[in-house]
Order: sequence, then C-alpha cells, then structure tokens
Amino acid sequence: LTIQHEMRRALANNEFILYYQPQYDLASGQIVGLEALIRWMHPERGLVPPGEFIPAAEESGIIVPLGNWVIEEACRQNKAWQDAGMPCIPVSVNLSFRQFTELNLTGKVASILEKTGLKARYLEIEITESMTMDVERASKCLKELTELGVNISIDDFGTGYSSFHYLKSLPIARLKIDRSFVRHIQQDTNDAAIVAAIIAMAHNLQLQVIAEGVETQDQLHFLRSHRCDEMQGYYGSPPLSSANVLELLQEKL
Ligand code: G
Ligand code: G
Ligand code: MN
Ligand code: NA
Repeated sequence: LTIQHEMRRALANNEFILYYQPQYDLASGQIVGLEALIRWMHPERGLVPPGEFIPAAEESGIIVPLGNWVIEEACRQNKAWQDAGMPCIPVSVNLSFRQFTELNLTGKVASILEKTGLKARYLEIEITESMTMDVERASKCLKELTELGVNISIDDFGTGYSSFHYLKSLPIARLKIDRSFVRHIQQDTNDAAIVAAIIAMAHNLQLQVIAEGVETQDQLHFLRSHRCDEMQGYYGSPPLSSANVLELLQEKL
C-alpha cells in the first residue's frame, strides 16, 4: 500500500489526532494560545510525527481533506474546552501551501466555524513566508479570512523568502520567530541581533511576536528583556494530548 492510500484509509478510520502546544504570555506567564500539531496513530507503527507524512500528503493533495480535518478538529476541541469552562484562548493551525491555493478556503473555514460554534477570533491560521510571494493572491485570500475574524500569523519567520513588502500590505497579526534563531541566542551574537531586530520590527509594525523553540531559562530571559510578547517551546511545555491540555488549563484556573 502506498502512503497516499494509507493516509486516505487513516483519515476514514480516525487515526489522526491533534496535540496542542501551549503559548505563554511572557509578562504574565499565562497560557494565551495553543498550536495544534497533527500526529498519526498508526495501528502498526505507533505515533507517527508529521515530518514523516505531511510532505507526502502535500505532494498527493491529501493535505487538502487532511488539513480541513485539522481545522475542524481544532475548532471542535477549542469549543469543547470553552464549553467546559476553560479560559477562551485561540487555537492556531498550520496551513499548507496547497490548502492556501484551494478555491474557497474562506468558505470552508466559515462553514467549519459555523458547524463547531467556535467564534472566529479563537482561530488563528499560520502561514509561511513562501505563501506571501504572490502578494496579490495572498492579499485577497488573507483579507477574506481576516474579515471573518480569523487572525493570521507568519510561521517560521526569518527562514523563508522574505521581501518585507508583504509585511506592510497583508493583514498579519503575529510573527513567529523560527526556532533556529532562538536555539543559540546565548552564544551566537548574530542570532541575538536577528531576534532583537525581529522583535523591534514587529512592534514598530504593530504586530505581535512570539518566539518558538524556547528550551531554557536563559533564552526566556533574553526574550523578556527584549520585550518579546510570547513564547512557545519545551521550556513552557511540549505539545500535549487534548486530555493533558485540559488538566493544564484546569490547574491554571
Ligand atoms: O509537531 P512537530 O514538531 O513534529 O511538527 C513538525 C512540522 O509539522 C512542523 O513544521 C509543523 O508546522 C508541521 N505540522 C504539524 N501539524 C501540521 C498540520 O496540521 N498541518 C501542516 N500543514 N503542517 C503541520
Ligand atoms: O514549524 P512549526 O513551528 O509549526 O513546528 C512546531 C514544531 O516545533 C513541532 O514539531 C514541535 O514539536 C516543535 N517544537 C516545539 N517546541 C520545541 C522546542 O522547544 N524545541 C524544539 N527543538 N522543537 C520544538
Ligand atoms: Mn507552526
Ligand atoms: Na516554526
């Protein structure tokens, strides 16, 4: 069986699940968001990470139904947490290029929000810099999504093709500093300068900024002292199952 066939079967058999990684406000320490990250509970191979199937899903086009499933499941779960009395915070989902170029992505997102009952402001969509290369197309699509009330963030910021032009012309709410710049923030003065510059630029453009891949207290201190808004990484929490997210949110109540 090819991986494409396997993924179609897996989608029908509910073998995909979402984990959620908390995002923390650096000033208050509060959890202010959750990034949904897909995993495949394979009957023979166990928990398969996305790096092992997302590329094939993108190549074959299965990413479109799979990605729609991710959006719907994340919205459904977030609404369920809210209905259980948990604090209302946004869930963010990763969008692939193929999904972004689908006709009527906005219509799909709108119907998922309606079906699940989640308010649009509690859904965030993460795109990458490469999706902004066709600024006119991206502009049309992102405008539609933001008119729904969904926030847009730029994932892996700083690693992709970047013209800066899109930053002023697209309705973006947040930059996510790629973890490759955060990793050696203490030892590498270039990385430190880049991270400091991204934070300052984001703020001057009225954008929120979050650092990814934060693993140590020293990294956290650096980010705090440069007034980064939020952080995500193993130092805060690894990605968690939905049951573990509920426990964590309940502890915080
Ligand atoms: O969770 P993990 O660190 O293993 O994720 C690895 C990569 O897979 C990340 O780059 C992440 O953006 C991507 N990824 C995780 N979940 C999804 C998803 O639902 N859709 C897409 N397109 N990519 C995802
Ligand atoms: O590309 P994206 O940012 O969507 O991917 C998030 C990925 O980063 C997930 O696969 C997640 O497991 C991983 N991740 C989350 N926190 C950390 C961290 O602190 N260190 C490292 N190395 N990876 C992390
Ligand atoms: Mn992401
Ligand atoms: Na990233």
